[in-house]
Amino acid sequence: MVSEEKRKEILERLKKGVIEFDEDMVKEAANEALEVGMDALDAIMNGLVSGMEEVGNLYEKGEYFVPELLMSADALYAGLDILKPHVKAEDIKVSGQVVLGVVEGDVHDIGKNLVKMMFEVAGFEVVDLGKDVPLEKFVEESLNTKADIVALSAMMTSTMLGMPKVIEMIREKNPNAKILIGGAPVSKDAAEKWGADGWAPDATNAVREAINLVKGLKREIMGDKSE
Ligand code: B12
Repeated sequence: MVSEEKRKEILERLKKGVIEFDEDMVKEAANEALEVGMDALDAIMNGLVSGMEEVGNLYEKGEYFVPELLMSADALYAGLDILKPHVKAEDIKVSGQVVLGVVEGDVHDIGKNLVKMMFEVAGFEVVDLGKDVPLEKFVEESLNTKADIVALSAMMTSTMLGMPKVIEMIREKNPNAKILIGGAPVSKDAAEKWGADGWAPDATNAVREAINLVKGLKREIMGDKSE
């Protein structure tokens, strides 16, 4: 077991490396996290993602601009590449298929990629449509793949307004699909208002929510609502 002191020190370096877009620092810290037996998801969420949150603050304060955001994203991905294969599975394994993408007009895909990683770890098969996905594409792919869940991500208040449109289109053409939405500006209230089946604030909860949706779907198909 890694000591709390060592864990904090590594998290701090992962965070600093993302903030200072220092890929070497991030890679070294990520490798060390694995060597000392740290939990990979802990290193990702409390190190890399926490660094990106600070980068967001610096952007809001006008200290960082888009080029810095991009370089920080590169540093985050350098760490994610190393840590991702070591994220441990959730206790419950499921079988299900998810169509996932970032809605039209939006290129923020770090959150979506973390959600994808967690879905895969839990056993879902993910059809990743990528970023800036035309709204109709979600409907088409949900029909083509017969996915259990369509998961939509948005990071901007403007682009999230594509979500209610997709929800309406999917309800019309593929009423059996369960729709899960998320991303920083998307609230639980909005999800309820737009008629989504699920919402989650982060990648770990996204998986829990998806598992519940798949279980609900299976019960509906089998006509068993006893649970
Ligand atoms: C990095 C970043 C960028 C990078 C993105 C790189 C990349 N590959 O993703 C780049 C430089 C490209 C970028 C560009 C822009 N950005 Co930007 N960006 C950010 C920043 C700093 C971090 C976002 C991030 O990655 N966070 C970390 C991840 C892990 O968090 P997350 O995405 O929220 O994901 C978690 C949850 O939301 C959830 N989740 C996410 N998706 C889903 C989906 C489902 C189904 C579920 C259940 C859960 C879920 O789980 C995730 C993991 O736990 C934010 C600031 C911030 N504070 O967030 C601004 C921010 C999002 N950007 C912003 C803006 C304005 C822009 C630009 C317009 C800037 C410009 N002038 O060009 C462009 C827009 C480009 C476009 N058309 O999309 C604004 C948006 C404002 C708004 N509310 O609408 C923000 C909030 C900054 C700000 N405060 O002004 N950006």
